[in-house]
Amino acid sequence: MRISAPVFAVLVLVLSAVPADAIVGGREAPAVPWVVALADRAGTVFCGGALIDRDRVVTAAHCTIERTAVTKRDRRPEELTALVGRADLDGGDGHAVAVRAVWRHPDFTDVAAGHDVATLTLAEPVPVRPVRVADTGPARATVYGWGRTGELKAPSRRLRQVEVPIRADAECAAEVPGYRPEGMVCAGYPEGGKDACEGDSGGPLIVDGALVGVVSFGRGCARPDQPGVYTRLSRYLDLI
Ligand code: 4AZ
Repeated sequence: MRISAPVFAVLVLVLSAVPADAIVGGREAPAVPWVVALADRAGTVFCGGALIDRDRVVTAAHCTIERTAVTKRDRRPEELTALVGRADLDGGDGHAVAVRAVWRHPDFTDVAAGHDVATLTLAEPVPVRPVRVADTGPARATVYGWGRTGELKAPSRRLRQVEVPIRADAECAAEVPGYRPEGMVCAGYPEGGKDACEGDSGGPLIVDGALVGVVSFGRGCARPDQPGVYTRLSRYLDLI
């Protein structure tokens, strides 16, 4: 069937509006020196993080606990490796560093209750400039990670990024049960399509080059009216 140019143009527009694969809806990221992948003893990357000091990584508290359907146990420092600046998990860029200590917020119980923040002290400092931590209001933000590219899709072997708008606290409170503005920020489009997803947890949310949050939780990924929830790091500056 022949279609007219205007009809073709409309078709292209409609089809390109469908979210592409990504973190969810994003694209491959360039190498970012201070972005961290956390690997377990088997070499499996299970969370992200960010270098906030030459020997310290901030991540999510829930990344320091290994959960299966029936068990739950603390991840020990000696079973963790921080891959600093290794955008391609199958390559050798950046630095693979052992972890010497794990600190988890003492009031953390589960993600929905907040305080989802932890730090890892590295066995040795890395020659990388850390990222600065800042507070944020509504702004355009970027989130990075190796997580699933859709709720039912596989995680990525290459670092991905996506831009999401940080929403006003009143909007977050209306959409996220138990939302706590002091310790959380939420981000995402009302129509969904772009988000962090499972495996991105602990990874950085960046505004104007500064770290403002870490990926914490959400209901599904990139769903309409279900913003991603991030730990508001400015609340925890005295602890991290
Ligand atoms: C998770 O399971 C997860 N859409 C992290 C972030 C989001 C959802 C789930 C945000 O680790």
